[in-house]
Amino acid sequence: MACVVGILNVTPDSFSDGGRFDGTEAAIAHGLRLRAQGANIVDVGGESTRPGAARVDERTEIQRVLPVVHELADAGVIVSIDTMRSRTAAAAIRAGARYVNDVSGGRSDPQMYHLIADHDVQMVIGHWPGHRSVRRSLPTSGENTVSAVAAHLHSSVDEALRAGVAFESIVVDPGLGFGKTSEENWRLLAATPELAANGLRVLIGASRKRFLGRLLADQHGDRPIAGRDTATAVISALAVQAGAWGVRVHSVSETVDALRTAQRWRDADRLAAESTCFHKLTTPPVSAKEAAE
Ligand code: PMM
Repeated sequence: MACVVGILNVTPDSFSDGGRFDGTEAAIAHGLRLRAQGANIVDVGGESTRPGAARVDERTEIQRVLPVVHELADAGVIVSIDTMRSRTAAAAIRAGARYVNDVSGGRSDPQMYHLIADHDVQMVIGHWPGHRSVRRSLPTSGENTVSAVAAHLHSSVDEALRAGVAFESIVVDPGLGFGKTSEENWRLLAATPELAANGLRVLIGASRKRFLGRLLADQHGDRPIAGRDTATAVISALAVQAGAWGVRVHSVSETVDALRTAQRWRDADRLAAESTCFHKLTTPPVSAKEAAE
């Protein structure tokens, strides 16, 4: 089955879990719960990337995430560190993290690719071209969005490879919601097969994002965060069906159910295709003459 990455935001201001897991002990307990629910990886982040959120300083970020990474890794959880800073990533790697999830795709810290190259860890390269400044360089419509994101991701991958990162260690992520409109997010989702071309592993992070709230809006406005998990689970199943390697989600149990269900469908579909094929191969062709006899 595809990879399920459970989200553990250790921030007081995370827009999607409302900062419920900002205490270290509570965060560790939640990380273990995500693993028990079926998360293959737990992604620990200490800095909110919510639109308009102020950056936290490196020291605070490290203080938030390190004890959590340490405890979870010690408990055998495969931990990812969600950071744009190589020093935070280095500290997390020392504490046992095996993935570095950088939403800026290695573009905000020149040392990031070298750090990954020097350690036996995997890297998620996200697409967020405007992370440093007032953003956005994306074309606003059509397939150009997809080609612009793919080209940007490919150039980041090339840069990582030049720095010595192994191709097998790289996962790319179109960065849904990062400087993109709802329409662009949907187009990127629909382009999952293209993004996964050339054997690149693709991670999709749609969980509870604003474009889902907009999709499910009613007369009271956008659907609140708490009501977006069903849509997230559907996207998870469809993304994997479309070739995504993994999905990054808050509600792990719902996504695991969705992925298991979709997998069961695919298994039956494969068996049906095989038996039709077998039937064709083993049944000798009946000529018109034989049929008439
Ligand atoms: N989204 C957020 C944070 N980190 N990492 C990856 N790889 N992909 C994403 O889409 C992504 C991310 C912001 O959402 P959150 O605050 O709910 O985690």
